[in-house]
Amino acid sequence: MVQAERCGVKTFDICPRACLLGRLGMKSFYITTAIDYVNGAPHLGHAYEKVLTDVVARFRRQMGDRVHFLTGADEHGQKVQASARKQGIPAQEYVDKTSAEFRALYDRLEVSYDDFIRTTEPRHKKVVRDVLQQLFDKGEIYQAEYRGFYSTRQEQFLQEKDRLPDGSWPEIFGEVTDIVEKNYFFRLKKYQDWLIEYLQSHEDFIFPRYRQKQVLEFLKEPLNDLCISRPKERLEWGIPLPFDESYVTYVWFDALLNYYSAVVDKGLWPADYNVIGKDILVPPHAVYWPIMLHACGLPPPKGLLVHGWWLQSGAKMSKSTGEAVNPLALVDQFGVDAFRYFLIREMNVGQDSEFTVEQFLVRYNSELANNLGNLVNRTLNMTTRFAGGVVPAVETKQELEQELATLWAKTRDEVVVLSEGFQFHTALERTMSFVTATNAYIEKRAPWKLGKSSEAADQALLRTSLATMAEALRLAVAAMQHVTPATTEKINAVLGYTPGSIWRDELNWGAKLAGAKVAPSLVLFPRPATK
Ligand code: ME8
Repeated sequence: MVQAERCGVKTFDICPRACLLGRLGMKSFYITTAIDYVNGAPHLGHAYEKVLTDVVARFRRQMGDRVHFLTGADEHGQKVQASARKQGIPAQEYVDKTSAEFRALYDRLEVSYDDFIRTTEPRHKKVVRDVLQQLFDKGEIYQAEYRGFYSTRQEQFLQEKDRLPDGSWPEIFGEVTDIVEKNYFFRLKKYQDWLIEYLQSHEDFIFPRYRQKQVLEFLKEPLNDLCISRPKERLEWGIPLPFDESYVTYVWFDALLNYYSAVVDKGLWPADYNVIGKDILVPPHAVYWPIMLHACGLPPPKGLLVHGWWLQSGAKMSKSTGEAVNPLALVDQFGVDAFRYFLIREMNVGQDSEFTVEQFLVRYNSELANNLGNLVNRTLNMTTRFAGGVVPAVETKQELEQELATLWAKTRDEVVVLSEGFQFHTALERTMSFVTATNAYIEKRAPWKLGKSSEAADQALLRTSLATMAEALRLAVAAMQHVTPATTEKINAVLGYTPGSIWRDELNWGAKLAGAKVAPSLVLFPRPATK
């Protein structure tokens, strides 16, 4: 094992795990979400990001990668300190409670994370302090006096150029105060040219690509060095600087390092993707983060996957708007998979989407209850009624069956390619079109009519149609497995089917269900009781 000393923490250039995975031909895939500020209740926007990352993680696992999926909580900083004080409880007690609430939501949503990091954990604090000390020793951090304006809400120093034309401060900064104080600064400016060069030579660093152009646009203005300290008299709730304990670490410098601190001993850096919302791309993830890593002698993440916002009446859904959608209310009424399906089907990754209950109901009713639910019901009912509950073998393949199989081959190839490119909404659309085509096939074959005939050819066609619809259903839910894992499992169970371990093989049309004993019925997506 070769160890390299970087930023005061041991990193592993070659670790035994990586070697083993390499020998097994498995690609390691490390993916992270943003870590939420736990200063309020989680809303649909937080849930979306974790479900989206989960869909990517599950898809990569299905494709055979060895996935490490990290999520967690951002527990330091002004906002958390203020919320704890408002409740009159110690900050640690406050974050223990709220962090658990976020984590419980992600468990409920079947987010298959491998690790949940909290920035108040010793393992994280140690790495942050080690990194700071190393950067300080290398002269990358220096002390200077700062005079200027400070936004408490954004926990950030402002400049004259941030003012509106009438001289006032934009609403997003909240109260802005004049301050003079000594602080510690990280030499961001020094790396501006390196970052521009890096972005120009790594065109795929940010998904969607057009966001990379926005970062380059931002970098046309000169960068200032980054103030990475807050005096303890103003903010206590943070990680003390190792070289001056009268200060705590700026919350972003602390939080960004979670992606690294969580895997420092696992040999997994760099991450394949940091998944984040567009509000935290510039400057934290696209500017501070790659420069912090570079100054430490570490590579940037291989990519940033940047999603858009869930909007309500055209504005970003947020903790402070008061009317943010509570994910649990939807999950309680419609089930986890209906919720996951809606989020992924509705949002084109990278763009914004307006959330309305009406649109949720449209997708729920037309795609899940009517289309997929109908196929499940028909398959189970007719197999029970006409074949004693046992899926028959195909006996005769005619044009209709051939057409459906051809459509499947195209759908399957598209689903894989689209999912690889994060176009999950289109992949689901194609899968649903295949379900629609299967329902149309059933209409045309009309097994209920064939069932009335005693002709041998009709009986053969009846058995073929039952086998075809069951196989089509099995394939459709295999294609949705990373989005609706529990539904796929339930449908496989009522089809009397246990899938094999290689997902790609499960997508091939075959006779996997012949002889399987199906359940008589399954209620998957019941009609909502109220609107
Ligand atoms: O920014 N739609 O935490 P956070 C979609 N702690 N995504 C949304 C959203 C919405 N309406 N509202 C928020 C932070 N998000 C920092 C991150 S990472 C080192 C530190 C997303 O709780 C948001 O874009 O404000 C971000 O990616 C995540 O939720 C956490 O937001």
